[in-house]
Amino acid sequence: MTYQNYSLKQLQQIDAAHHLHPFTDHKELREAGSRIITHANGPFIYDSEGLELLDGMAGLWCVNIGYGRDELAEAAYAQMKELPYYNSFFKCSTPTPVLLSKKLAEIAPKNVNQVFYGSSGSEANDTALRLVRHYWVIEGKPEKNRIISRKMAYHGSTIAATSLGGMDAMHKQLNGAVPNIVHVMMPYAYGLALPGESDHDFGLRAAKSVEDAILEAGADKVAAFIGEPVMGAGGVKIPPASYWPEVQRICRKYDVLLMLDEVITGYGRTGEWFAAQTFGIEPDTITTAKALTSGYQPLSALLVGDRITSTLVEKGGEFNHGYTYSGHPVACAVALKNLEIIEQEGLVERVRNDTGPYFAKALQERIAGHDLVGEVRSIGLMGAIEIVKDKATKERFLPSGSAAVTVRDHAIANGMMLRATGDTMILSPPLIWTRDTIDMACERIGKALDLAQADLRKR
Ligand code: PXG
Repeated sequence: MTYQNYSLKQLQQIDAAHHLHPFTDHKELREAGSRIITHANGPFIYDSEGLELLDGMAGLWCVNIGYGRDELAEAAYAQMKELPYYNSFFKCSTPTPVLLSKKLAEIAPKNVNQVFYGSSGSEANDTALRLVRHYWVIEGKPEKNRIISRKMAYHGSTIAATSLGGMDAMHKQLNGAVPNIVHVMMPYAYGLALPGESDHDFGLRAAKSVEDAILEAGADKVAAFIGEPVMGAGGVKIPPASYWPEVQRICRKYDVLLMLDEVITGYGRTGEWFAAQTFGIEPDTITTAKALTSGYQPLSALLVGDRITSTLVEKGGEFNHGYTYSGHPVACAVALKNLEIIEQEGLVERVRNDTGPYFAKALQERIAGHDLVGEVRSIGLMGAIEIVKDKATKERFLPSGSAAVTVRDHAIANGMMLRATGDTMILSPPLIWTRDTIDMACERIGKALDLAQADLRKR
């Protein structure tokens, strides 16, 4: 029996009875009932009631080439028929992860040439943590095991990934994180810059917090610094241009490895294949997932720099780590086709030279002036809108986060799917968006802001 034989009510009841959703207050969901998304095409998603929504979030930061791409379905089908699965353990390999690794080495920063596969960003960050700690053990410095991360960082939801992340609500529920991970300030100028402090100086000050943490622990105790080039789930926090080069300089000075989490920024989002290239840095590891397959298959790739791999290969022996689905042939076939499409359609260049700058201008000209908007910011096709009660003082509506949810609900009712995180609206659309799609989004968001304003001023 297919889902069409069920009414929305029935599906919602079954969902509530049997399906535990991620990051969800289950009691609340049971009362409201979930929205059932049934199909999608190009930049649009559709729910069971036929509502068409322009998807401003590319699913969950991942569907970079948009929905309904037959080529990806055909790549998966052909691979499933030929070889649905074989493992990459015990000196075996299959062709698609081999070819995908070659492709990834070609598009990655030049010091990054090897790949370790998993099925999710969280898994890839677990791999990264294990690999980096193992690296220092092989190098004869086992006490160099501390990781510096940042408050509000999101690195995934397994125990290691939650520990790496800096989300208080997640740590509380963890009730005991992986030890030796510390969190420093985030590079969030709108919220944290001092009065009169320039973006440039703020970026240097935020980077200095990394140096302070290294000095506090002692450089001989610090394995690595990890960060999202642009913090995603934490609210599209775009660091000033001074931040990343300074963080890299500090890491090199103290012989601390640099780990970038590009699960959101990887594969074109910032107008380069990787944000490492946008910010001009050469990390030792790059965590990627999501848009590697445009979400059509679960797959992650930890890209590993030459410094780590040369030690691992020469002195490491067996690295006792891996997953059943490391290098899954079907997922890798889909990733290869996805990267081919991104390349053929010139989507990375389009974001860099056309849609990215147009998106930035549209947000500035059409959204930033709204009474509810404290700041808009964007990089490539990744943007944020800060919702405030008072533009001048940056005062927020109370309770915290409620205003952004009001905006989001009006946006959805007006055909625009976007995400609220805290008091910030997030946009991370498919890279196939054109100038027309950006215009459509701005119109719908503008309308949602007007309607939300009417509601919020009544409170
Ligand atoms: N790193 C980063 C930077 C991420 O954004 C992960 C790791 C973990 O990936 P997996 O595949 O294990 O989920 C992510 C995931 C949100 C949201 O609400 C963001 C993510 C996942 C779920 C929700 O913005 N990012």
